[in-house]
Formats: sequence, C-alpha cells, structure tokens
Amino acid sequence: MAESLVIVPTYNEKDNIQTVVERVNALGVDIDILVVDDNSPDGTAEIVKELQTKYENLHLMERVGKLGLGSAYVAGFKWALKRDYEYILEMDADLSHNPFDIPRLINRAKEGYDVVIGSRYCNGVNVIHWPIKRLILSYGANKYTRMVTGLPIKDCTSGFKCYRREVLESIDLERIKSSGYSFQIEMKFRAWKKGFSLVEVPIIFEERSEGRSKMTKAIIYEAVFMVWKLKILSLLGLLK
Ligand SMILES: Nc1nc2c(ncn2[C@@H]2O[C@H](COP(=O)(O)OP(=O)(O)O)[C@@H](O)[C@H]2O)c(=O)[nH]1
Ligand SMILES: [Mg+2]
Repeated sequence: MAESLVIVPTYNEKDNIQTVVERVNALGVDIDILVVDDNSPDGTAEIVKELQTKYENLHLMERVGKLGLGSAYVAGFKWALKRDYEYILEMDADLSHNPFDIPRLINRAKEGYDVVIGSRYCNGVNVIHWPIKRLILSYGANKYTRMVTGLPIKDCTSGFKCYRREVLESIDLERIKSSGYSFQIEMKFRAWKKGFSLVEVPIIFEERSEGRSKMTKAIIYEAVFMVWKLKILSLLGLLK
C-alpha cells in the first residue's frame, strides 16, 4: 500500500478519467487512487475497471446513484481510514485540478501542515477559461464565506486538498452536514475550529474541456445557508 491516497469523485467523467489516472501514475509518487463513482450513466466505472487491469494502485468504489459530492468524499475518507494512508487528497476528475500539483500539496503536509489547500486565489486570480459569471460566483462565494465564518483562507471552496490522516480521524464524519459542494467549506471550517493548521498552495485551475459541470442552483443554496449553520453551531459550542 502507498503512503498517500488521492480520492477522485466521478459522475459522468468518461472522457477524463483515463487521463487523470495516467497523469497521477506518471508522477513517480508513492500514491494510490480511489475513484468514487455514483453509477455514472456514461459508464465511467467500466473504464476504471478496464484501467484496473493495468494499474494495481487504482481502486473503485461504486455507489448506487448520484448521492452528492460531500457524501462521496465521506465514503472515500472512511475507506482510507480503514487502511494505513498517511496523506489523503481530494481532486476533481475533470482535469481542472492538475495532477502535476499533487507532489507540492503532499510536500507541504510533510512539512507539518495539517490541511494543504490548492488555491486559485493566492496571488490574484488563477483561473483559466471560466465564464465571468462563474468567476464572480466563485469569488463572491469565497468573500461571503470568509466574512461569515472568519475562515483565514482565500479559497474556501477549493476541492483540491491534502489532509494529514489525523485531521480526518478527529473529525466526526457522521456529522458532516453538506451533501454538495459546501462540503469543501465545511471540512476546512471543522479542521480550523479543531485547531489544525491550514496552508494554501497556489494552483492554476483550468475549466474542464470535456464533460459538464454538475453545479446546480440547489448546490448554491445549500452553501449559502451552510456557512450560517456552521457559524451558529460553532458559536453555540455544538460543532462536534
Ligand atoms: N461521486 C460523485 N461525484 C460528483 C458528484 N457531483 C460532482 N462530482 C464530481 O466532482 C468533481 C467536481 O464536479 P464539477 O461538475 O466539475 O464541478 P465544478 O468544477 O464546480 O463545475 C468532478 O470530478 C465530478 O465528476 C456526485 O454527486 N457524486
Ligand atoms: Mg469542474
């Protein structure tokens, strides 16, 4: 078993997943891959199974249907914690996150940071090919999250991260409230409130060229209310 694990959630990523797996394996890093697929109608899981004949470090968790990004990661974290991985990463399957950046995230964790965040907003804005509407949404969501929660992070919604094992062991995964993308905010907030150290590493985020975004209005509304929920639970001392 490898020292690190990268968890890759997939929903209809048939045109991306092979490249992701190949790029991770070209890094020359001691790392396993866990794809958490929500029964993608486009057959993403079948492609992963095919790739498994070639790559021993590739694992697949198949879930019954589209249960949301947050719950896919929680399932992946539980899988990881049953094994001995020291560094556990999250990465999108659409190549917006460049697998090439993985070693930089792991190295910061090895320096002792508990949560390392691949950040689009470290030095200005490092996003390529996003429509201005989407950029404003993301940038605004980050400002709003920081204002409400006080999280000392420029990219609160980033989904490219590396956790030291202890962080995931100490967060009660059963209590995670987010099913959608607010999961990314919730994990950072919970880790921060528990006193873990967070650090941002600049990355360049490139909009997918294949497949479609799964962002919906419901996901946005969940996030708008989630930051208040987290803040209030924390103030009341109920964020366990
Ligand atoms: N397993 C699983 N993966 C999901 C789900 N929703 C999104 N994803 C994956 O999460 C990652 C980010 O989603 P994406 O649609 O690219 O979001 P965007 O980058 O914010 O537009 C991609 O790898 C998706 O395939 C879900 O409900 N279940
Ligand atoms: Mg994407």
